[in-house]
Amino acid sequence: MPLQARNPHDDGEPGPDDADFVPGDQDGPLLTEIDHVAIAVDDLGAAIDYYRDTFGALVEHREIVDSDGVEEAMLKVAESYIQLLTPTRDDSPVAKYLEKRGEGLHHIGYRVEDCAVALQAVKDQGGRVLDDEPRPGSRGTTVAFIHPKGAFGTLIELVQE
Ligand code: CMX
Ligand code: CO
Repeated sequence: MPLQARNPHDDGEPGPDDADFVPGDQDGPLLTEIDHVAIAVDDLGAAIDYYRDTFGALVEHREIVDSDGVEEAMLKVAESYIQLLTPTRDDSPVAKYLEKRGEGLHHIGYRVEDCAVALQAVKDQGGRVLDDEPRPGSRGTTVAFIHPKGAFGTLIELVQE
Protein backbone atom coordinates (compact mmCIF):
# COMPACT_ATOMS: atom_id res chain seq x y z
CA MET A 1 0.00 0.00 0.00
CA PRO A 2 1.33 3.52 -0.78
CA LEU A 3 2.26 5.64 2.21
CA GLN A 4 -0.25 8.37 2.97
CA ALA A 5 0.26 11.60 4.95
CA ARG A 6 -1.82 11.37 8.11
CA ASN A 7 -3.37 14.00 10.31
CA PRO A 8 -1.66 13.77 13.75
CA HIS A 9 -5.13 13.98 15.37
CA ASP A 10 -6.42 11.23 13.13
CA ASP A 11 -8.32 8.62 15.08
CA GLY A 12 -8.37 6.28 12.12
CA GLU A 13 -12.03 7.01 11.39
CA PRO A 14 -12.94 9.09 8.31
CA GLY A 15 -13.96 12.60 9.43
CA PRO A 16 -14.08 16.31 8.48
CA ASP A 17 -10.43 16.71 9.62
CA ASP A 18 -9.19 14.47 6.81
CA ALA A 19 -7.92 16.40 3.77
CA ASP A 20 -9.73 14.07 1.39
CA PHE A 21 -12.88 13.61 3.51
CA VAL A 22 -16.15 13.63 1.58
CA PRO A 23 -19.29 13.71 3.77
CA GLY A 24 -21.22 10.49 3.37
CA ASP A 25 -18.42 8.95 1.33
CA GLN A 26 -18.36 5.76 3.38
CA ASP A 27 -21.84 4.88 2.07
CA GLY A 28 -21.86 7.07 -1.05
CA PRO A 29 -22.82 10.75 -1.35
CA LEU A 30 -25.35 12.19 1.13
CA LEU A 31 -27.56 13.59 -1.65
CA THR A 32 -29.03 10.66 -3.55
CA GLU A 33 -31.48 12.33 -5.96
CA ILE A 34 -33.19 15.64 -6.66
CA ASP A 35 -36.48 15.12 -4.85
CA HIS A 36 -38.15 18.30 -6.03
CA VAL A 37 -37.68 21.75 -7.46
CA ALA A 38 -40.04 24.15 -5.71
CA ILE A 39 -41.58 27.13 -7.47
CA ALA A 40 -43.51 29.86 -5.65
CA VAL A 41 -46.63 30.95 -7.52
CA ASP A 42 -49.48 33.39 -6.91
CA ASP A 43 -52.19 31.20 -8.44
CA LEU A 44 -51.75 27.46 -7.91
CA GLY A 45 -54.56 26.52 -10.32
CA ALA A 46 -53.09 28.63 -13.12
CA ALA A 47 -49.63 27.11 -12.61
CA ILE A 48 -51.04 23.55 -12.62
CA ASP A 49 -52.93 24.31 -15.86
CA TYR A 50 -49.77 25.73 -17.44
CA TYR A 51 -47.69 22.61 -16.70
CA ARG A 52 -50.48 20.28 -17.86
CA ASP A 53 -51.33 22.17 -21.05
CA THR A 54 -47.73 22.94 -22.02
CA PHE A 55 -45.83 19.83 -20.93
CA GLY A 56 -48.47 17.25 -20.09
CA ALA A 57 -47.15 17.21 -16.50
CA LEU A 58 -49.86 16.03 -14.13
CA VAL A 59 -50.51 16.55 -10.43
CA GLU A 60 -49.68 13.42 -8.49
CA HIS A 61 -50.19 14.79 -5.01
CA ARG A 62 -51.81 17.84 -3.49
CA GLU A 63 -51.58 18.91 0.14
CA ILE A 64 -51.99 21.85 2.49
CA VAL A 65 -49.02 21.91 4.85
CA ASP A 66 -50.30 23.94 7.79
CA SER A 67 -46.99 24.09 9.62
CA ASP A 68 -45.35 25.85 6.64
CA GLY A 69 -48.42 27.88 5.61
CA VAL A 70 -48.42 26.53 2.06
CA GLU A 71 -50.51 24.57 -0.39
CA GLU A 72 -48.47 22.40 -2.71
CA ALA A 73 -49.08 20.49 -5.91
CA MET A 74 -46.48 17.84 -6.78
CA LEU A 75 -46.03 17.10 -10.49
CA LYS A 76 -43.99 14.00 -11.26
CA VAL A 77 -41.02 14.33 -13.64
CA ALA A 78 -39.21 10.99 -13.91
CA GLU A 79 -38.12 10.17 -10.32
CA SER A 80 -38.41 13.79 -9.17
CA TYR A 81 -41.16 16.36 -8.71
CA ILE A 82 -41.94 19.94 -9.50
CA GLN A 83 -43.41 21.37 -6.29
CA LEU A 84 -45.75 24.26 -7.07
CA LEU A 85 -46.21 26.28 -3.88
CA THR A 86 -48.61 29.00 -2.89
CA PRO A 87 -49.11 30.59 0.55
CA THR A 88 -52.18 29.82 2.66
CA ARG A 89 -51.64 32.72 5.07
CA ASP A 90 -49.94 36.11 5.23
CA ASP A 91 -47.14 35.01 7.57
CA SER A 92 -46.12 32.07 5.36
CA PRO A 93 -42.46 32.07 4.25
CA VAL A 94 -43.73 31.75 0.69
CA ALA A 95 -45.96 34.86 1.08
CA LYS A 96 -42.88 36.82 2.14
CA TYR A 97 -40.91 35.44 -0.79
CA LEU A 98 -43.59 36.35 -3.35
CA GLU A 99 -43.94 39.82 -1.92
CA LYS A 100 -40.20 40.46 -2.00
CA ARG A 101 -39.07 38.61 -5.12
CA GLY A 102 -42.20 37.68 -7.08
CA GLU A 103 -42.91 34.25 -8.58
CA GLY A 104 -40.02 31.89 -9.24
CA LEU A 105 -37.65 29.24 -7.90
CA HIS A 106 -38.10 28.97 -4.14
CA HIS A 107 -35.97 26.00 -3.07
CA ILE A 108 -34.45 22.69 -4.10
CA GLY A 109 -35.32 19.51 -2.25
CA TYR A 110 -32.51 16.94 -2.24
CA ARG A 111 -33.34 13.36 -1.34
CA VAL A 112 -31.22 11.84 1.43
CA GLU A 113 -31.14 8.40 3.02
CA ASP A 114 -31.17 9.79 6.56
CA CYS A 115 -32.16 13.39 7.20
CA ALA A 116 -30.55 13.48 10.66
CA VAL A 117 -27.19 12.32 9.27
CA ALA A 118 -27.27 14.85 6.40
CA LEU A 119 -28.33 17.66 8.75
CA GLN A 120 -25.49 16.80 11.13
CA ALA A 121 -23.04 16.92 8.21
CA VAL A 122 -24.23 20.46 7.41
CA LYS A 123 -23.82 21.49 11.05
CA ASP A 124 -20.35 19.92 11.20
CA GLN A 125 -19.30 22.12 8.29
CA GLY A 126 -20.60 25.21 10.14
CA GLY A 127 -23.65 25.50 7.86
CA ARG A 128 -26.61 27.71 8.83
CA VAL A 129 -29.57 25.41 9.43
CA LEU A 130 -33.18 26.52 9.76
CA ASP A 131 -34.27 23.31 11.51
CA ASP A 132 -32.18 22.08 14.40
CA GLU A 133 -33.77 18.66 14.13
CA PRO A 134 -35.48 16.84 11.25
CA ARG A 135 -39.23 17.50 11.17
CA PRO A 136 -42.29 16.27 9.27
CA GLY A 137 -42.67 17.56 5.68
CA SER A 138 -45.37 16.89 3.11
CA ARG A 139 -46.20 13.38 1.77
CA GLY A 140 -45.13 11.86 5.10
CA THR A 141 -41.49 12.82 4.49
CA THR A 142 -38.95 13.92 7.09
CA VAL A 143 -37.24 17.19 6.19
CA ALA A 144 -34.84 19.91 7.32
CA PHE A 145 -34.12 23.29 5.70
CA ILE A 146 -30.76 25.05 5.27
CA HIS A 147 -30.60 28.86 5.06
CA PRO A 148 -29.91 30.23 1.54
CA LYS A 149 -27.40 32.72 2.95
CA GLY A 150 -25.13 29.85 4.00
CA ALA A 151 -25.70 27.86 0.78
CA PHE A 152 -24.72 30.13 -2.12
CA GLY A 153 -28.16 31.73 -2.37
CA THR A 154 -30.28 28.57 -2.61
CA LEU A 155 -32.73 27.50 0.07
CA ILE A 156 -32.08 23.76 0.49
CA GLU A 157 -34.53 21.15 1.82
CA LEU A 158 -33.15 17.76 2.83
CA VAL A 159 -35.87 15.17 2.15
CA GLN A 160 -36.01 11.67 3.59
CA GLU A 161 -38.84 9.60 2.16
N1 CMX B 1 -34.18 31.50 -1.79
C1 CMX B 1 -33.06 32.30 -1.78
N2 CMX B 1 -32.92 33.37 -0.96
C2 CMX B 1 -33.94 33.65 -0.14
C3 CMX B 1 -35.11 32.88 -0.09
C4 CMX B 1 -35.21 31.77 -0.95
N3 CMX B 1 -36.28 30.98 -0.95
N4 CMX B 1 -35.94 33.38 0.85
C5 CMX B 1 -35.33 34.46 1.37
N5 CMX B 1 -34.13 34.62 0.78
C6 CMX B 1 -33.15 35.67 1.07
C7 CMX B 1 -33.81 37.03 1.07
O1 CMX B 1 -33.86 37.60 -0.23
C8 CMX B 1 -32.90 37.81 1.99
O2 CMX B 1 -31.72 38.18 1.33
P1 CMX B 1 -31.13 39.70 1.42
O3 CMX B 1 -30.82 39.88 2.89
O4 CMX B 1 -29.93 39.66 0.55
O5 CMX B 1 -32.22 40.60 0.97
C9 CMX B 1 -32.54 36.79 3.03
O6 CMX B 1 -32.67 35.49 2.40
C10 CMX B 1 -33.53 36.89 4.19
O7 CMX B 1 -33.21 36.04 5.15
P2 CMX B 1 -34.05 36.04 6.54
O8 CMX B 1 -34.48 37.44 6.91
O9 CMX B 1 -33.24 35.25 7.54
O10 CMX B 1 -35.29 35.18 6.21
P3 CMX B 1 -36.77 35.40 5.63
O11 CMX B 1 -37.67 35.86 6.72
O12 CMX B 1 -36.78 36.16 4.35
O13 CMX B 1 -37.14 33.87 5.31
C11 CMX B 1 -36.22 31.71 5.03
C12 CMX B 1 -36.34 33.12 4.46
C13 CMX B 1 -35.48 30.88 3.99
C14 CMX B 1 -35.44 31.75 6.34
C15 CMX B 1 -37.66 31.14 5.26
O14 CMX B 1 -38.34 31.17 4.02
C16 CMX B 1 -37.69 29.74 5.81
O15 CMX B 1 -37.50 29.55 7.02
N6 CMX B 1 -37.93 28.70 4.96
C17 CMX B 1 -38.00 27.31 5.36
C18 CMX B 1 -39.40 26.77 5.38
C19 CMX B 1 -40.10 26.93 4.05
O16 CMX B 1 -39.62 27.54 3.10
N7 CMX B 1 -41.33 26.35 3.98
C20 CMX B 1 -42.14 26.39 2.77
C21 CMX B 1 -41.89 25.17 1.88
C22 CMX B 1 -42.41 23.90 2.52
C23 CMX B 1 -42.18 22.66 1.68
O17 CMX B 1 -41.37 22.62 0.78
O18 CMX B 1 -42.85 21.63 1.97
CO1 CO C 1 -40.18 21.51 -0.62
